[in-house]
Amino acid sequence: PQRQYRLDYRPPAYLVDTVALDFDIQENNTQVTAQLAVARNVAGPAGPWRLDGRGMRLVRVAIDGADLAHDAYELTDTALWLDNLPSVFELTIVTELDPETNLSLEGLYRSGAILCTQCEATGFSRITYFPDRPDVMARFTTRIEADAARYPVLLSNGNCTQAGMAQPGRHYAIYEDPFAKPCYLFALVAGDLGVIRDTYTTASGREVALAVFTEHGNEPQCHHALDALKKAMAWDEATYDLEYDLDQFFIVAVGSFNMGAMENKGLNIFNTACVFAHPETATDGDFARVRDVVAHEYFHNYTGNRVTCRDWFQLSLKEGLTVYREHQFAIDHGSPGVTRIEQVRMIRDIQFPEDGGPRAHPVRPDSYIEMNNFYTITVYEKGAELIRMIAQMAGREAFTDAVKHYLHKHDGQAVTIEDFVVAMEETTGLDLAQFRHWYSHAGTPRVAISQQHENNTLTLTLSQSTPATPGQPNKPVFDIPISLAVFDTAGSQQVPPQLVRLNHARKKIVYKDVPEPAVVSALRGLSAPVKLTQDTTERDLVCLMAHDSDPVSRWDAAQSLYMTHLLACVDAIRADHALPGLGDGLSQAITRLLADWPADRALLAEMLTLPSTIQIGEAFERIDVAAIDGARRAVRQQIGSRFEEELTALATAHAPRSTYVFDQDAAGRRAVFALALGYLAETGVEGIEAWCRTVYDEADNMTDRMAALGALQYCPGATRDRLLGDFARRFANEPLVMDKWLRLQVSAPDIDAVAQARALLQDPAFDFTNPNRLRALLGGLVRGNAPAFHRADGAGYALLVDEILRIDAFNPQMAAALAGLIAPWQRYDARYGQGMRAGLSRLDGAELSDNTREIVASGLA
Ligand code: B3K
Ligand code: ZN
Repeated sequence: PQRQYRLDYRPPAYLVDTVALDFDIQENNTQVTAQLAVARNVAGPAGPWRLDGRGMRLVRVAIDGADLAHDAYELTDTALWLDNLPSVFELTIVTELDPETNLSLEGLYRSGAILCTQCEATGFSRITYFPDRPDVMARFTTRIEADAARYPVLLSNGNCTQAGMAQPGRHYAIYEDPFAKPCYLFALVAGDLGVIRDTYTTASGREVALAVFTEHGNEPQCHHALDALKKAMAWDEATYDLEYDLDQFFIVAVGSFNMGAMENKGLNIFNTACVFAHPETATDGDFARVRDVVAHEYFHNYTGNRVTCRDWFQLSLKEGLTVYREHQFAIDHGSPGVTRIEQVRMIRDIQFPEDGGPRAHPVRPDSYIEMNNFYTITVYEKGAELIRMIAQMAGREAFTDAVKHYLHKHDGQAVTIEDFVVAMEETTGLDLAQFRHWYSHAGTPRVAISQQHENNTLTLTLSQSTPATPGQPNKPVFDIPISLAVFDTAGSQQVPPQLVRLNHARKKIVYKDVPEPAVVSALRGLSAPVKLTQDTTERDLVCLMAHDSDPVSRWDAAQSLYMTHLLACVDAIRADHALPGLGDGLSQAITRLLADWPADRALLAEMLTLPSTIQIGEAFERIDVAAIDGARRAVRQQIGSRFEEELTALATAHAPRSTYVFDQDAAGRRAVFALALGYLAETGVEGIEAWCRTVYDEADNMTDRMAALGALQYCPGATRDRLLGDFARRFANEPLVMDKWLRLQVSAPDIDAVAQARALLQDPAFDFTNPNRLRALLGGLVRGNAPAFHRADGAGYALLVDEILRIDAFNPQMAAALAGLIAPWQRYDARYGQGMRAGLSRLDGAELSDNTREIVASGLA
């Protein structure tokens, strides 16, 4: 395996102007004929031309129509090298592939009754030999021919220009994509598909044909996605003046997909999990996720497709920006506060741990072995936070103008993150010289804020430092935008919200005429992806939780209050001491919250949710899984017992009543109901099983059903068994719903979850080639039931390693993702870390894909 370095970038040796692809789909064999109009690139290096390719059979190579003899080219496992080429020529390549046996889910493969493609990052080189790099942009024409009965629907990028019957029993379709694109955006779909259709009229009055395709019978689950697509199209016009640019936009939902979805030009291919949403089978969370992923992929049409990446080190150019756009869209379509809270939680629970572990890397990485290992939470979500910081510093309007400028300036080009930052500077007038460190350096900066208050003068001292990350021992001083506001203890604003730039190691800020005592609200809405320590008192936090003008800050104050108590409980458990009681401040704050429910019920649910076990673990040098889990459960029980009456009242007031609609208000009510029910169940209050049973039996929707089953996880016994059995029978034919069942099967605290997972994995009905199934079962075990997974005898690690080895043989992307779960062993208490490390060593001794090898090596480094 060869490590690629960002600084080694060289322009392509040859450019491809047009590509004509011809797919002849036969049983067990697909023949692909590619005709490329090629010209030497004057800016590129001299010498032979590398075309990438693997996992297929090369049938023919011809230059300007003349076949090349075998000794006229060099063929390796991963490339075709051509030499002594004319400066302008037509290249013909014929390859043969077998999508039926391709379980890597890259290139052309089968998912159920559907043949489909996945080309990003480098899947196109499993279809034909081609310079598989994003800076080679060509105009594609695609002809597909297949059996008319088996594959009545034939789709590719662009507009369909011709279709008809071919030889007996066969038919064809031709698609032309007028926009030059990198090959990673190529897509093809052939299958017997059901469809729902609609149209969208753009701002300038063009009519666009919209459709969602899926295997027959699933059409009723696709309306929400289609609706979301129209919302996204309208939002991008209203927000950025971006109008869709083709005559058609299609989404195809497939069951076997390595990630969420793919933004192929005009033909998005989606995991069914990110398309299907029907009240009976999908939760409120699923509805929101479908809406946001549909929007995200649609937004890529400009941020990614029209302006793409020069090389894969620039991935965050399109992903960070598109996630940011998705976040803004989500905020405009839901509760702004709660939507931001969800984003903050994602950063703290998933990105911070990545940035503090062996896989830490900059938003713009410097090197990689396997690009697919770098579609990370850092590139995506931290990348989006960097854009958000720029937007905050520039102001929303200037930022919007800057994005328009960037898209206009680089339309049709493959560019770099540096090009983006320059475009931001050109329009906003910001100096981002120091800000650029955010792109080149990994790690989560620590910011400390302390306050002195004398004679009505409030002095804040801000300081920053960033711990070393692998390969980057020294960190620069970052340019950190910190949003601040000051309140008095009754909640009146003393200093209005403002953005301070901490661009030195230390900085003092002085506010005059601020009467004592003052309450400082800092890093509001997580204005920068940093960890903050601040000398706020419990009284300050209780005040902010009740009065801060920003709901995200109110929630964050609650998080800090909970955290202090949780950490004390972890320490007590570790020292074998009695647990401290809830404490006055915290009790008072919860009392107030439960006496006067915020109108935004989803916010109430968030404010009553304790920091996750991962979040608690972040506070420790070494993670003690059992102590952290024990502390969190104990605190939930303390709250449940102390506030049983109030929580019962809360649940009663929000118990399911009306028929299901997915809207902010109704979803908030369901969220708070589920939360209260969970507390009561975990506390074991009387009658809770019967209540859960009623909720389950009477539910007209999946959200309430899952609320009941989620609560029952704490109540072993006949009721739980009966309902889980009923659930399995009722939804036996809905694989995505059965994924929820799989997660429940391994997440109850009282069961032998590892044995359960092993049994389910060996069940002949379990499709271990499907990533959704694996994520549900193995992700459900590792993330959803950490104490069971991290058991002392190492059986959890053994199970995971067995599965990684089995999966790596056919789907390296999936196996590598699973290996990432035990890579950060050094972050764990030695009781766990040793077992995780032993698992990595066992992997290290086996034959592995480059993907998994890279992850294992990072863990063992
Ligand atoms: N661009 C794709 C992700 C491709 C992942 C390749 N391993 C989906 C997205 O981010 O929108
Ligand atoms: Zn994306």
